[in-house]
Amino acid sequence: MTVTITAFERSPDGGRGLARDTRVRWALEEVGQPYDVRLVSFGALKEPAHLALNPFGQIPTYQEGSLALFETGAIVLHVAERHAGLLPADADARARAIAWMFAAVNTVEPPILELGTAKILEADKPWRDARLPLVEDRIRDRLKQLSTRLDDADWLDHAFSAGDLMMVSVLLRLKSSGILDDYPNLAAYLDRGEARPAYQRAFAAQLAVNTR
Ligand SMILES: N[C@@H](CCC(=O)N[C@@H](CS)C(=O)NCC(=O)O)C(=O)O
Repeated sequence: MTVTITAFERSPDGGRGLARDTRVRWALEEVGQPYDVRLVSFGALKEPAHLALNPFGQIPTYQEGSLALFETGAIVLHVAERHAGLLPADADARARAIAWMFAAVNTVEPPILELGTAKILEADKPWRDARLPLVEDRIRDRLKQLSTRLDDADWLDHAFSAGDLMMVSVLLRLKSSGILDDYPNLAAYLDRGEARPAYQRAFAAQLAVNTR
C-alpha cells in the first residue's frame, strides 16, 4: 500500500534536516519502504483538509490506505512495528527500544526545543539573557545523564533501533549550538546516526525539496 507523508513546501531550516519529516523519511528508508511526499505550505497547514490529518496543523503526517497518523513518535513506532529492522525481536529488548523512543520525545527533546524558543521567539524579551543559561543548564542535565548511560556503546541498547533513530533526530537540533562538544560520546553517537545510509538518503531527499 502506498505511504504518503507530508513535509514543508519550504522548510524554515532551509534543508538542514531539522524538520520532522526527516525522522519519518529515515525510518521508512531504514526498513526499505518506498513513500510519496506531499508538500504543504504554511497556510495550508491550518486549513481544514490538513487539520483533518493533524489537529495541530503540523507536519509530518502519514497516510497508508485508510490509516492517517500524526506525531512522529507514533509514526516511527507504526513503521517499526510493521516492518523488520527498527525493533528487536526479543520482547523485552523491544519494550526497552520503545522506552528510548519516548525518552527522546518526552524527556530529551523538550528542553532542546526550549532553547530554540528562548533564542528566537523570545529574542526581544527583557528576560532573554537571564533565561538562556537556565535553559542550557536543563539541556546539559539531560545530556550528562544520557552520556553516562550511553558510555562507550555504539547505540543505546545494543543494536541500532527506533529508539536511537528518535534520539539522534532529537540531538541533531543541538548540532550547531556547540553544546555537544562537551559530550564527546554523544557527538560520536550523532555522527554514527548521520553516517547510516538510510539517514543519508532521508537527508538528501528533504534537502532536494528545499534547494529546488
Ligand atoms: N510533536 C510533533 C511536533 C510536530 C512539529 O512541531 N512540526 C513542525 C515542523 S518540524 C511544524 O509543523 N511546525 C509548524 C507549526 O507548528 O505551525 C511531532 O513529533 O510530530
